[in-house]
Amino acid sequence: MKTVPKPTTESGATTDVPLTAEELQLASRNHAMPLEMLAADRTPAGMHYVLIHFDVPAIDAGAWRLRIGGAVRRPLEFTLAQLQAREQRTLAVTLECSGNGRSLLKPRPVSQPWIHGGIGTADWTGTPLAPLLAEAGVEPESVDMVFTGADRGVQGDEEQNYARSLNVSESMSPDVLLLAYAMNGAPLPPQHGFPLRLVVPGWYGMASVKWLTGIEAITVPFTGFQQMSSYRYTSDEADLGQPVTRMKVRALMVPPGIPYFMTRDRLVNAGQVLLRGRAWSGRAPIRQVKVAVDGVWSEAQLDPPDGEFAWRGWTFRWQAEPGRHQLMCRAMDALGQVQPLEPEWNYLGFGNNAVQKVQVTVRS
Ligand SMILES: Nc1nc2c(c(=O)[nH]1)N[C@H]1C(S)=C(S)[C@@H](COP(=O)(O)O)O[C@H]1N2
Ligand SMILES: [Mo]
Repeated sequence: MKTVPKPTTESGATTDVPLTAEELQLASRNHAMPLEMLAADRTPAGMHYVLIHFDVPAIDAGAWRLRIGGAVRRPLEFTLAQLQAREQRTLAVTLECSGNGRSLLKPRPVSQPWIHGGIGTADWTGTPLAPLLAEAGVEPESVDMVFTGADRGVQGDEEQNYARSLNVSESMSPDVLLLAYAMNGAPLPPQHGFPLRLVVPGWYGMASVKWLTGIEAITVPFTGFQQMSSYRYTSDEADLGQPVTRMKVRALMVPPGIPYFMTRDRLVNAGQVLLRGRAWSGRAPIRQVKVAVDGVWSEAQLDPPDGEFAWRGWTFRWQAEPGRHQLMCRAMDALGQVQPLEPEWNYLGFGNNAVQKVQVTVRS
């Protein structure tokens, strides 16, 4: 057996407060994308992150219908086959959970305890939403479109179906919101919304309602739980704050070398190491990625863009010297937005896009 250096004591997952049993329960249902999968352009369905508030609903695809109603001139109803017969588009879309990075906040908000892996990029195939809404004829006094899933549960003392809204202009966006029935060329897996989900490119994942059954135009702003009581940047329980919308700029790297089982620190051989990762922003294209070795920043090489809504690959050649090192990566988008070096805390732990820090031991 080869002897190896001891890992550093600080594990990437170290938090200020021990995890609760409830968080463990959530964490074992909702899984992350392992960061080594950042090496792949597309995330295989089984490795894409999963976030489910309630239970995966059992849906009989034959009996299932999508209903479009509310303040529309012509309420519509579709079978899955009817939707599949309409205009078909496939888009590569990076989805990120808005709670990604929550566990790295101090104090740590208690909810799904993501570290970095609440992300994934899939090819989503479906039919564009805007022409369907045009056919239904959304009444001019409508303000919001409410997207409702078949899953039901209790959150914040309220019994509810998971439901989110977008305003009418967001819903009709030329950014092609998809009613998706396939992921990476296969029918949606149950955990990702079978038989139909909404995919809202550029937005944090909460907008992409799974197990979609209803789309309703309403003439007063939507006040559902997942809109008004959650998915908001707030300072405390009483604060209404601001809604969580598009994904903030972010880069992540494939952790180099091999991991230590418990701490997930990395063990790397000295010499040239090709660091690689992905960067994305829901607001503008990625313009630059930088990598820091022990706090010294250099520019990484960007791969060609991969469509408008998928993450962008990057690489960086690192001459690894023996010893302990800290690696970081940091993206900037075309609006000049950069990632903060330290997490910006908010009460529910949303949108933590602080730079990733990776502890590496280099052996000679
Ligand atoms: N119906 C329904 N849609 C949902 C959710 C849910 O719990 N129920 N979770 C949302 C959240 S918070 C995220 S981050 C994404 C996760 O999508 P994925 O599991 O396919 O990665 O789905 C969103 N859509
Ligand atoms: Mo999420």
